[in-house]
Amino acid sequence: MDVFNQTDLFSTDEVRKTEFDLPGADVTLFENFFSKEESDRLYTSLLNNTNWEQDQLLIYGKEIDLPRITAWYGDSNADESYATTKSKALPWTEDLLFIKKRIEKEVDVKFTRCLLNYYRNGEDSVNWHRDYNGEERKNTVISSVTFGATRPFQLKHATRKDLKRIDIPMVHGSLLIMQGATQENWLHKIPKTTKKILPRINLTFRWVS
Ligand SMILES: O=C(O)CCC(=O)C(=O)O
Ligand SMILES: [Mn+2]
Repeated sequence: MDVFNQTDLFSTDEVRKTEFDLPGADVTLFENFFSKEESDRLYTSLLNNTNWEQDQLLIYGKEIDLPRITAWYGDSNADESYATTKSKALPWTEDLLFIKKRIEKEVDVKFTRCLLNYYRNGEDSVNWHRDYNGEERKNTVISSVTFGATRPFQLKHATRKDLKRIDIPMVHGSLLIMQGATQENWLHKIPKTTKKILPRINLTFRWVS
């Protein structure tokens, strides 16, 4: 399969690290964190072997399908309240443990949960939000891994209108780490697009102190 491009700018075995200088946020991008071969294999395997579910959102008493399909996996003893789905987190799979171990070499955190999002086409999206609420928001580490189509990951400050929104293109095999006060101060989003694009799988490995 050669449908998902990482980039032509650097060789396929080189990881490129970018730290974003955002007030009140700690955001780091690793492009090519997974090689092209690993990313192609993981994309196909996750697509076929994940227990994807169409979850609903309650808006004014009406159940609306989320514009993406999702799945929760994690430690069997992880607090269930972190899951927004009706179902309990499923036990880690071999693919997820492979990805999690690789990330944990980079970030000194043992992740307890993972939310998988599958964006089938440009109509699938996630609107402006912050991960977690209240106290939990204050000290989280979120490691976000992407396989498939490149979509912009947008970040905007929660209150400061003088700061520009930033768009981070998350390419096949990239890892984005958000930690410190990022969730307190910044919101994030994956916008819809009318462009004809291939699907994208995103995994957010989560941990709350
Ligand atoms: O797909 C992404 O990159 C982000 C997903 C996300 O923000 C979430 O599920 O909370
Ligand atoms: Mn999020």
